[in-house]
Amino acid sequence: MNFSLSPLPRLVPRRWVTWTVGLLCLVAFLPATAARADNPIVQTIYTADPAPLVHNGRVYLYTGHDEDGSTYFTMKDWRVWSSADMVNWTDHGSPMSLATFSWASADAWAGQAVYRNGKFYWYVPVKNRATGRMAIGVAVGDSPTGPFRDALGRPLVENGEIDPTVFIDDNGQAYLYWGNPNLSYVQLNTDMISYSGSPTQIPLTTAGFGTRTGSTGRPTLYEEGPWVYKRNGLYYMVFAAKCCSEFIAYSTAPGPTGPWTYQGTIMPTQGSSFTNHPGIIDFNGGSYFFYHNGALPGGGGFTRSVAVEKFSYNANGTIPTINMTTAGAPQVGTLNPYVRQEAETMAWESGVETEPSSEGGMNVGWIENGDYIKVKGVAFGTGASSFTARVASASSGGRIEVRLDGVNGTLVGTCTVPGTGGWQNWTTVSCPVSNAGAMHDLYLRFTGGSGYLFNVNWWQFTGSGVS
Ligand code: FUB
Repeated sequence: MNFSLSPLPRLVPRRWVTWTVGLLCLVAFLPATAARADNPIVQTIYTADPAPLVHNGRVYLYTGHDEDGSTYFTMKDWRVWSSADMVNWTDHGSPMSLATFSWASADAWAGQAVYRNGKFYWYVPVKNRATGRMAIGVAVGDSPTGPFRDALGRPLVENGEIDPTVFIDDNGQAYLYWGNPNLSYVQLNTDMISYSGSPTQIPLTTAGFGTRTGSTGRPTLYEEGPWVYKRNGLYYMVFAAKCCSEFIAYSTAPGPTGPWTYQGTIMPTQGSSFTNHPGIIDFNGGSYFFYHNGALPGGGGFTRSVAVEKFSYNANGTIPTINMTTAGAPQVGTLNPYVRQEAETMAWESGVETEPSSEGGMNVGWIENGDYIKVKGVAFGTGASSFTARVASASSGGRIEVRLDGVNGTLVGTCTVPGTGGWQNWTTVSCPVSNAGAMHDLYLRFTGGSGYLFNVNWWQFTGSGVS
């Protein structure tokens, strides 16, 4: 990104955006079974700079967080999400923020987390209060969702540049790469919080990183946001190219330190954000490309949203052109409604937000009349007979309508939620369910009077369809 550019963000705080209106109008003219868009994958807040990590059969997604109505990269914390099926994502809240790094003053920007030796290491760029320069910090956690603590109490490395990516080679040697406008790396020690030797600059040659035209002072396309990994013996350096607007390009090399050969565009300039940021994983036999754009209402260059596409490598290992879609990735498997599901696990929502729950994890809150949550690909099997939800309400409550395949789809049950005397005073409600069998998208539609109605912590079905 070029820090001096000022694209025109649409200054619309999320809570003021009744973007459901347009969507609901559209949905009203669709059959109840119409497929719904699932990109961007988070709608409760603006997210940016995706960094996916596969661990124990789940994808953990580490992101930045653009503040509502932001007019700069005003970013104060990072967020974690996870999914077992690439479409229903669980919100794990904010296990790391600027406050995690006592020496940091601002700019919770693009990082990456990695697993090693039973711990999770999360490398991020932040502004060093003492020097006023961007530096790379490293936090460590015992679980992929944190909490994370500053591993060093000081920067791991500092040269005024940003966007760390970390890669552990098959021989155990780890590398940290980062930079804008340069591209540097260091060899990390096995403790992952120290390094050997000095930072080394990767030569930004046009053969390695493509040719930039125009009088930008930067001869190559490399801009920022590197993402390094290895596949079938080939090393990939994927990066945000040109500025601005950026596109996503990549180079390959026979080794982790080069020499790099420019391979071309992965994702063209698209999507209402003048930055983009790559993250690539293989999961459950598929390959996935994460990126960000300005697709949510009020979205733009400083109010971005993370999205994902599934792709296949070409036979020779090159990466095809990947375009942004609103459909997103196909679902891997199904979701089991007969085990407890967190309310903050969803493929889509309208109107709700999330917050830390007094019972642990997160809960869904700020629910108003007509808001809803969509959970995709729910396997009801031979049928459900009841629906249970953990709820709380400081007002007089409302109702949870259990619907299939659309926000106005078949109504299979309605649970009444009472006032409980507080937004974190939890109680459990149940109601009968009929005609919910086989596979459906589940919509929990919330209804009631005016104002905030109730919170939901988790839900679960019972019935003969137990899988
Ligand atoms: O999100 C802040 C900055 O914008 C990141 O560090 C860059 O990669 C760009 O996405």
